[in-house]
Amino acid sequence: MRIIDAKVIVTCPGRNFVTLKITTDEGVTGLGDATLNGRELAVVSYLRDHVCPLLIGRDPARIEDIWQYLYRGAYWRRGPVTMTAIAAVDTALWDIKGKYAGMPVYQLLGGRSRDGVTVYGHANGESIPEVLDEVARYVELGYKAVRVQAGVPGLASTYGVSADKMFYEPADARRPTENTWSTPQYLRMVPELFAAVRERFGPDLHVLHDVHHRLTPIEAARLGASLEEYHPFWLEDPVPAELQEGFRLIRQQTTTPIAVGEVFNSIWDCQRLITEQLIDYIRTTVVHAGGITHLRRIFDLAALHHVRTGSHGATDLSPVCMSAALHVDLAVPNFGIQEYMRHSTLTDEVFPHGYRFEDGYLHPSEEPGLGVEIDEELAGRYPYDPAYLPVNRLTDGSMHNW
Ligand code: EZ4
Ligand code: CO
Repeated sequence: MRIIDAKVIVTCPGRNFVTLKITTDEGVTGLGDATLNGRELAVVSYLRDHVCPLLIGRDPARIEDIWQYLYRGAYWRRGPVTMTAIAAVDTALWDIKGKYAGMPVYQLLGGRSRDGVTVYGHANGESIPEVLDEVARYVELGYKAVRVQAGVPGLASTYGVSADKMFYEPADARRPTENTWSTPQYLRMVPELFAAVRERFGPDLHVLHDVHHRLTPIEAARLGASLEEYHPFWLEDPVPAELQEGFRLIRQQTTTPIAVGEVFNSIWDCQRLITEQLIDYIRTTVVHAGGITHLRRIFDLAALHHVRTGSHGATDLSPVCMSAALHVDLAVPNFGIQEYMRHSTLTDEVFPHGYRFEDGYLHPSEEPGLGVEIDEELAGRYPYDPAYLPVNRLTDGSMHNW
C-alpha cells in the first residue's frame, strides 16, 4: 500500500478547523486534526509546503517510522506547529490502519480497558447563581463531572465565561480582545463558587476548575489549600509550566489534585512533572502532542508514576481529534477523565462521526478506524475566517497570562 495523496482542508463552520486527509492507492482514506487555535495557517503551510510532498509514495502502515522520519528529519524538534503537523499525519495513519484492519482504533491499542469514557462539561456564568443553574443543566444531561468558571466581581470579562453556554468559543475576534485581570479578586471568588456548588449539589458530583495559567506557585498553593474542604476533582493549569520546578511548591502546600498539559507538545514538557509526581493528571491531547503514537508514550510514562490522563477537549479540537482521543481514552490503563465541550450542529455536520454521549460517558464509534469523516463539499462552503484568542492585562495595564 502507498500514499498517493495528502491534502489539507481548511474550513470555518462557525470556527476554524484544519484537517489533513491522506489517501492510499487502495482508496483507503485517513483523517488527522491539525487545528492550532489562532495560529492555524502556520500548520497549514508546514503541512502543505513541507510535509505532504514527503508523504507521497510512502507505506502508510509504517506509522512509527513515519513519525520518527518527520520528527528527527525536521532537525528543528518539538514546538506546537511541528508537533501539530506530525500529529495530523500520525492520526490519519492510525485511521487508515484501523480501516485496513477492519477494526476500531482502540482495538489496535490493546482493546477496551473500560465501558465508557467519563467526560466533564463546562458550566459557566457571570455570577455564582448563574453557574449553579448551568451545573444543574449538565447534571440533568447525565454528566458526572462538571468544570465551573465564574466571572470575577469587578472585572469586565473573564476566561471561561461566555454568553453561548454550550459552545464556549474564546477565539472570538479579528484582533485579540483585551481582558483585565486581578488575582486578589479571583482568589476571593473561587472558594465561594466551590462552597455554593457543594451546598447545592452535594458531595458526589466531580467538580473541576481551570486557572488557565494565571497564578504564581505560591498563589496557586493558597488557592489549592482553600479549596481542599470542597474536594475538587482537579485544579487545572495553576501556573505556566515552562518552569516544571514551580509545581513542587504547590505540591508541598496542598492535597488538591493538579492537572496540566493542554499546551504541551511532547513528553519532554512533562517529564519532570510526571517522574517526580508533581501532578495528578496530564492533559496532553492527540492534536497538540504528536498524535496517538506520542500521546500513548506520554501516557505510559504517566502510568508508571501514578499520574492519570485528562486530555484537553475544547471546541477548537475538531471531532477528528475527539474521535482519536476517545480511542486512546478507552484503551489506556491510567485514564482519568476527558474534557468534552460540545461542537455546534454545523461542525458536527461537516465532520460526521459515530461517537456518542450517554449518561455521562462518551463512547467511540465501532466503525473501522477512527469513525469520523469530513463532508468536503459542506466544508468548502465555509472559508477560513481569521480569529484570535484574547489577551489579559493587569489593572495597571501590564501584560498577564490569559
Ligand atoms: O483556552 O482550547 O480547558 N480548556 C481550555 C480551553 C483553551 C482553548 C484555547 O484554544 O483551557 O478553553
Ligand atoms: Co484549560
